[in-house]
Amino acid sequence: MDLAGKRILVIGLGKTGIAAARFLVGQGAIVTVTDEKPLAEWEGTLREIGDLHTNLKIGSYDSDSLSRTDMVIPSPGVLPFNPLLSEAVRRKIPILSEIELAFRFLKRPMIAITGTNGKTTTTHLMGEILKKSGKKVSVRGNIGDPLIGYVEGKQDEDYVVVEVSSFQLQWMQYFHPFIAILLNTTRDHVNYHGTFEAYCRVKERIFENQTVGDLAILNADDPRSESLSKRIAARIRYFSSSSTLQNGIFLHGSSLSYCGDGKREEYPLAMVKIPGKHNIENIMATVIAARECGCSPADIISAVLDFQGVPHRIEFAGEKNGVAFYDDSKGTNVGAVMRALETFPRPIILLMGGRDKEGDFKTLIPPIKEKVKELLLFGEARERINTLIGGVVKTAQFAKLGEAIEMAWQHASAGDVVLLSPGCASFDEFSDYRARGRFFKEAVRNI
Ligand code: UMA
Repeated sequence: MDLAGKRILVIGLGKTGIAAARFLVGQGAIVTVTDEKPLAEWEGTLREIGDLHTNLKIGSYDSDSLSRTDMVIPSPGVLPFNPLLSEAVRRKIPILSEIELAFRFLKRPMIAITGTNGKTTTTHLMGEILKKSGKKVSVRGNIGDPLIGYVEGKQDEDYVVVEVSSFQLQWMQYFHPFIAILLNTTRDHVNYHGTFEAYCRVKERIFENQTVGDLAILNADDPRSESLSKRIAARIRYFSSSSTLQNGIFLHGSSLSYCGDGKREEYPLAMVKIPGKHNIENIMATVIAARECGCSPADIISAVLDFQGVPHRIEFAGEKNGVAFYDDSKGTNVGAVMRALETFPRPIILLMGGRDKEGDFKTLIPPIKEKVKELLLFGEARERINTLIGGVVKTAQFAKLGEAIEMAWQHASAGDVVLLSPGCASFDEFSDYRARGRFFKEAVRNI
């Protein structure tokens, strides 16, 4: 792909937009960058792009930005029905996501991981197993470092492991991992994709360009997997935490049993140090991918034993007077809250809220009834959540997370878990879920 002299519009100047603009300028493209954020928030961004030769459009969009444009690169957070993108579609200007652009320049084999929940944990663990096996690896994508930054470099790793979100898959075309994992699909990002079905379809695009030589890893327990398998050209291996499989890996008593190519291997469940059944599923998916990459069972077991999980994902945040605090700030959808609730056998004080993503909160009623002794709602979404499920157990509402934490501590007794698993985005009060998680942990330290 020759980008020299091409006129390219990058929409959004967060991590992705800045990395994409940097790459495009390096390729000799004529780059315009645009971002809708208010002028007061530009200081940091201007520092980061100060050395780049780009045309800068600050503030609201105008369709003039599209005149004489050869290509548009939207940031993941730009909604598909954003007026500028809709106009680009109408004018038949190619729109490429950053991962698609990066793929066109990628020279190393890529393992791509998606799913509603667990993708960061799985991506991280995959990287750790490959490293433990003596392979050179770069871990990228939605996990924090845009893939485009990798293709600028030497590309001398054995593998690239990439976490991909539905937002990034939205504008893909030839994106083609040799191993692709779809961990699960539950309702999320409906405000972005329009419907749950549309969201699932976009996630499933991760397999779209795979061929028979590639590997697709699917969750046998996900109701969509059966029909999806008929649309996949790659070899398929499954993982399951609830049934026995002939072709894949499944939970079997105190071990994970892996069957494939006429072989059977056992991985001890005791190697798993991170809590929850969902993490066993993440690990099973990773084992399949790691075996495909030639990692030995011994190295896999050793890496899983060392793996402590990722920050803000059901992360232990401290214990005070017998009350345990867990930070699941990364749990930004209802499926994640469900998994967090499944993890604890103890009574839970649940802190939920933030910016609503149209989550189906009613599905949480059974586990809340079973395990939650008090529901503390905070942030923009508190009233909607309260309308849907408030009163199922003792419920209270707070404008800010800090007030909810204080109340949780006042009401907790020894043996309880105080769990921040918001089921919502953080942007009403924090810059991102990490800042929200750090705030929670700091508040726990100060109790
Ligand atoms: N912006 C616009 N117009 C819009 C929308 C946004 O101009 O219509 C601007 C904003 O003002 C801001 C910039 O775009 O300046 C932000 O872009 P972005 O929201 O796409 O965020 P990035 O900083 O580029 O980070 C993105 C991912 N963010 C999202 O998908 C929302 C990061 O995932 C990812 O780590 C990063 O790229 C590197 O790949 C975060 C995330 O929340 C962690 N992901 C979602 C999830 O995991 O559920 C998908």
